[in-house]
Amino acid sequence: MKLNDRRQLRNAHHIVILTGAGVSAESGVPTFRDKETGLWEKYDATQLATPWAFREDPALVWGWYEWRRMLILRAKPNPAHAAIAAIVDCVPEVTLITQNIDDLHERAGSHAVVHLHGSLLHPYCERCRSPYAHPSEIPDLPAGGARVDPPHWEACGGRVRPGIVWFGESLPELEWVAAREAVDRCDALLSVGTSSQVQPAASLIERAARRGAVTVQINPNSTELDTAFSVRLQGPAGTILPQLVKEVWSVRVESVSGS
Ligand code: BV8
Repeated sequence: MKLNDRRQLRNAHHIVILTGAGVSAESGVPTFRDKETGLWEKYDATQLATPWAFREDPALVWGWYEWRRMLILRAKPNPAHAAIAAIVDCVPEVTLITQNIDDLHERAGSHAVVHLHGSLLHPYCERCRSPYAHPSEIPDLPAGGARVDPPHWEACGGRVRPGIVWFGESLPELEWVAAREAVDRCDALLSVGTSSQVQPAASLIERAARRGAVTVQINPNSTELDTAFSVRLQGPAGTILPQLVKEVWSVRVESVSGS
């Protein structure tokens, strides 16, 4: 990273960090670019992550989310999550916005995470929208996954659905307003582990770039928005981010504390 870019990050008062599935890849959580396996191998994730797929075959879709919840609960935060949690102590203001539905940022110590696409750990009743608490034990599904009938909410008999934003559904208003407001005030935006394909989340990147904020992409691969970034750091976030935190703020990222 050029000296000037390092200096601009070090002098930043407000940094927005936007993360995607790639930040959890080194925790063993598959990304959307990874081919589906087992029961879902003939599907594309974008076909399963829709209200019509859930209406059409609730057990297939609920089973997919239970399988992903099992992976997430068995996973541990990786050095990328730890580095992001450490940045909070180096910069006056950090807004962490994630497209991910796991809780690995929180388990690595990050707070007030803005979940643009909801959370896998907060399902709710479709009919009365009451929050449903998953049973405490981790689902124990076969490796290839299984169909699982979604539970029903006792009080009204409504079907429980995953607490996430599907394709074709609007983003939660509060989170989306907070995300745009943070981008409109930031000095720098770090985009970590996202293919920048999903809208409107990806539009935050160009929104920051248009304002002249320093924009940094951390990804082993190219993305749809490569040219929007002032800096591109090519490599896995679990390696690049701890290096960045050390280089810019002279902080060594401790091994991950998150359980
Ligand atoms: C909306 C929850 C308004 C679910 C997700 C037709 C009708 C309606 C809307 C649309 C339409 N056509 C297009 C749209 C817009 C649509 C969209 O963007 N579609 C895409 C497919 C083009 N968006 C929407 O529908 C949004 N809502 O527009 O509302 C509206 C409302 C009604 C009607 C009309 C409009 C809602 C989008 C939210 C969808 N839900 N998640 C679930 O998780 O199951 S999106 C889901 O996919 C993820 O949350 C994430 O956001 C996205 C995957 O993207 P990434 O996170 O970037 O992950 P990906 O796998 O793609 O990339 C991983 C990256 O990591 C790669 O670049 C890889 O190189 C990198 N990587 C790998 N290893 C590492 C790494 N990086 C760093 N380190 C590593 N080690």
